[in-house]
Amino acid sequence: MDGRDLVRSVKAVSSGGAVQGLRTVRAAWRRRRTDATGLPRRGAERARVPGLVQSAEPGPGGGVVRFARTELRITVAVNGAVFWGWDGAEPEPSYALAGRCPEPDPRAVLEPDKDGGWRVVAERVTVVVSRHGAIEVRTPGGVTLRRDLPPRWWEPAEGGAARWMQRSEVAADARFFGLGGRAAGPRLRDGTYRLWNTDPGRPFGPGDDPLYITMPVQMVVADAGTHLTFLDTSWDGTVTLREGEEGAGSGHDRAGTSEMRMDGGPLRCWVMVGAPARVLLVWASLTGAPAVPPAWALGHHHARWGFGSEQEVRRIVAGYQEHGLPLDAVHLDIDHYDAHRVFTVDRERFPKLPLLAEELGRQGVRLVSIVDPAVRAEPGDPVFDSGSAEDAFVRDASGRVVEGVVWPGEVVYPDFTHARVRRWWGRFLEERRAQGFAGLWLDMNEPVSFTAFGEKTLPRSARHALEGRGGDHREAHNVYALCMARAGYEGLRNLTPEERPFLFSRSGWVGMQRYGGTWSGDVATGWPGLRASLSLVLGLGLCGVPYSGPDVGGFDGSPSPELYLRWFQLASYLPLFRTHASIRAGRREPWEFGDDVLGHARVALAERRRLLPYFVTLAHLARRTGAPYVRPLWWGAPEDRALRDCEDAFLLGDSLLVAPVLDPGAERRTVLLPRGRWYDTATEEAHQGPGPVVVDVSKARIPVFARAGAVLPVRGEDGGLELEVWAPARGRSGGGLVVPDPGDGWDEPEAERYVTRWKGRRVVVRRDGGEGRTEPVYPVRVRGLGRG
Ligand code: NBV
Repeated sequence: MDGRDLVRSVKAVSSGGAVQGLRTVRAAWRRRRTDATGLPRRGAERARVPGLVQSAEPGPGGGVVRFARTELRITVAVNGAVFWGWDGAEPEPSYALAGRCPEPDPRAVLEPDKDGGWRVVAERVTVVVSRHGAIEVRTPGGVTLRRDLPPRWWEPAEGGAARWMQRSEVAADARFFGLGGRAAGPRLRDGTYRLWNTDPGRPFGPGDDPLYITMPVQMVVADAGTHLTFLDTSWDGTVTLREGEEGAGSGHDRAGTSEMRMDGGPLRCWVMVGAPARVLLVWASLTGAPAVPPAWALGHHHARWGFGSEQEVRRIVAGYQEHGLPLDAVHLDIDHYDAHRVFTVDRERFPKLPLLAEELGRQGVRLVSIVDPAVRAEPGDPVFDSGSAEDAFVRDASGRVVEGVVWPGEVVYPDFTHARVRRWWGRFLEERRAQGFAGLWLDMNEPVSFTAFGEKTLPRSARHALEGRGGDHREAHNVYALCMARAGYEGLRNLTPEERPFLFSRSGWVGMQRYGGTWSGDVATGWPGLRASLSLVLGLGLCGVPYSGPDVGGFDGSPSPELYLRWFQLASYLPLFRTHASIRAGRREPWEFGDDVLGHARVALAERRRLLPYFVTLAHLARRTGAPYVRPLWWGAPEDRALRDCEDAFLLGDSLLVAPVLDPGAERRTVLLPRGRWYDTATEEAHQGPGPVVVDVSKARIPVFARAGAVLPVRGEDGGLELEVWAPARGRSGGGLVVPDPGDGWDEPEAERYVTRWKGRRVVVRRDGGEGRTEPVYPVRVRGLGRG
């Protein structure tokens, strides 16, 4: 959004529009001035490279290699992850790590390599350091997965943070994924991707980058193997990717390259190698297990900016009921606040929120509240007064509290990078709970300030506690939302320790899954937006954040009935299934798009409800294994190049393959199947992978395939759990896991493992337990018998 758009949009929603417009101009100047005086001037710089190797000193899990002008620490951790840090960088402190850095693996040792280099040999990976400081990551078989050239630094002559650059090479056939939530993925093509969490300020499409969640995390998939690399620094930077090319005939291969340029922060890196599932397992053990949402949060959510009143909320909920559409949560946006002030309620339009919450609760519908970080800078505002007394707000280099402009007007920002501030802020969640809210929707936490020009965030010179280390916004910006999510999660836990908190946050960083999920922000209404929303969910999942989903129908405008339906059908298979739109957009209730759409939406909702036990299982498995619910098709076959390039379908857990309709007017679509037998779940027709199949597409549904041999938990007609079994191919067996819903508490039920196989002319299912195999206690329904 440029300044004019912004002023216009702010005008549209705020009463004193012109005043707000002026504020954004003032805020922009203020921001500029603050940075002009508060940031160190970037004068002369000195370039540096490591120089030649001098010596090495073995230590636990690896050791230190000394170069003429720096040193490199390499440690292989017990979980198999490799850490290296240049220039004295240690793994801690880190916002990404879930706890302490894992212990070193005592079996990994540093030993001399050829040509004066050194190497660390571990069980799953070998790391070779050349005498110039290039680092190669190799498989145990000796195949190179990644080669980092010696890094370069530029140090300000007058001291301060050094800029640095790291150039890496990967195989010619490699594909890049990750970098947080990117609209143009999931395969990240050639281009420069910025690492700076950004509200694009207008509905985004595939061409918009960066967005709300950026992460220096790359998943690289090549014939030789899969690896994930994480450069653990939160500073502003860019990653320039160039896919490689294989030489045709006698030509040479051109390696793929990744060039990372950072404005500061330690140059330290984590690498994990192995099959995708293994890589995500190690990643979760390092950065934290994903929070398990309560079962209701795996149902259907309906939101809107501008419900406007309690009556309207009641009308919508009644609409869902009258039309026979299941609904699990309603989200209230900023319009339920009093003059947009956080932790308040507009008593005129929402006079009895706790009663409304109770009434909806009886119908099985929870209320979720939006919460913005900014606090109106006005004495008399209880949050402002208490935050001022607590010294909770971000200050600039001269010690003045930094002011920005957001919905409530002039605002200040809690410094969530301070544990004391997180606790202070968390106490306000009591107010939300008293209003009857069951979960939080954290917005605008990039953080945003409306400025008429320049960057729409805090001044770069703004000071932050950074857990006592102290620093400025250049380092704190990307972790601001992560810390806010932490404040929300810990606040909810303190308030209701017996319940698992539910929150999702627009912005975040590596490790945000410990606190909750996210949603895909303000995606533009249109077919490209539909594609972008799938790209974000897949990319975030590969970065360790498994719970997300888009605004069904897009944030702005009015989708055609067809587009709305296709979005609805896609999202009904995504972890967060939420209809939502802007205050200026058309309606998003399923009955607003004609009887046809209504009927098909009902089918999608009913199927979502039927699959709820499967979603619950996937949520628990994500927590235990780091595997996202929504996975790229190559998840189990990273060596399959065609699957690596397939971006229009996904796996939902191990058992299902979902092929959404992403184009208007589609009557058929091609689906690329991974190896094995797959059943079209609508017709039970069997197809053999690997390879493409063409299937007819109707409005009634999007194609979904079940893997032969899959055992998945579903909800039976009576609401009880049932096992849906898809016949294995003859002579083969299959299986699946079931984690029964433990309720909203902290119980961690055991995963039940079921196996299935042919016995004569029948398919039988057994629970695979410690005491042998037993009959399942749930009803079993076998499908796919006798077809294909
Ligand atoms: O709070 C209003 C909106 C919200 O509906 C949306 O989901 C967020 O992504 N919010 C952004 C702020 C205004 C956007 C123009």
